[in-house]
This record gives sequence, structure tokens and C-alpha cells, in this order.
Amino acid sequence: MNHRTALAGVLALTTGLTLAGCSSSSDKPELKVVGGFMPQPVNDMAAGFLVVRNNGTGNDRLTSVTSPLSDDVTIHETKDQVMREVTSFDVPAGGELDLERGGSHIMFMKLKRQPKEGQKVSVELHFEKAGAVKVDLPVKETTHNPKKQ
Ligand SMILES: [Cu+2]
Repeated sequence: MNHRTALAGVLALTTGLTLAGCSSSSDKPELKVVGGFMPQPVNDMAAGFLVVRNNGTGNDRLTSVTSPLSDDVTIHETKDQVMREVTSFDVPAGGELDLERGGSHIMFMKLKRQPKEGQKVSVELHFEKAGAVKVDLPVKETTHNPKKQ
């Protein structure tokens, strides 16, 4: 390989990388968390519900949740009334992720304390691209279901 060919190769590579960098930085998720709540737990387990809106141009994914309330927080989907743990939830560009009663939810096990209605539970949502987003979930009555109001 002569020098000229090698240089052309390097230039092509560099240009390609620059273009890829530009297009990925414009595909940004823009997340907003709304309507979060936790029904007052009746034992040492609790569920959390919320909606994540993505007004950006890039897809994102919720990959984990952490909270001072529990060291065992997972994300679950419900199918045929059976819940099971998943590794992530999609938050599509221009769409939303709905964690609602009877469906997908955040699961808190082995609670360190039992929060009461009127209190707040802080959680940190971890997204693949947007990083960590902190939200406070107000504790509502055990049967609270905003969709039924
Ligand atoms: Cu669950």
C-alpha cells in the first residue's frame, strides 16, 4: 500500500466517524416523567407506577430503578395476570412508556420501611441514553387507580 492510499483510507474513516457522531447526537431522547405514584403498601412489597414521555427524536430504554426504600427494586411486566421481571422497557421517540395498574410496574421488595399515604418515596430511574432521572412518587391510598377516576 502506498502512502496516498493509506491517507485516503484514514480520511474516509475519520469522515465516517464524524458523520456517525453528528447523527447520533441529534437523535436525542427528551424524557419527562409524569403521573407517578405508589399505592400504600400493605406488607413488605410495593409497586410504583408512572408514565415516561419521550418528546425527543431518539429512542431510549429504562434499564433499572433504584431507591432508598429498598435494595431490591426490579421492573416487571404483567401478561395474563402473571408478572415477570424484564431487563428493560422501551421509551420510543415520540411515544411513551406506561407503567400502570394491571400492567407494567416497578417492583419494590423487602421494604426498609412501610411508607404511608401522603408521604413521598424517591426513586432514580436509569435510562440507557438519558442517564439517571430522579423522581418522587407520592404515596396514595392502596386502591388508588388514576385511570378509574
Ligand atoms: Cu411485580
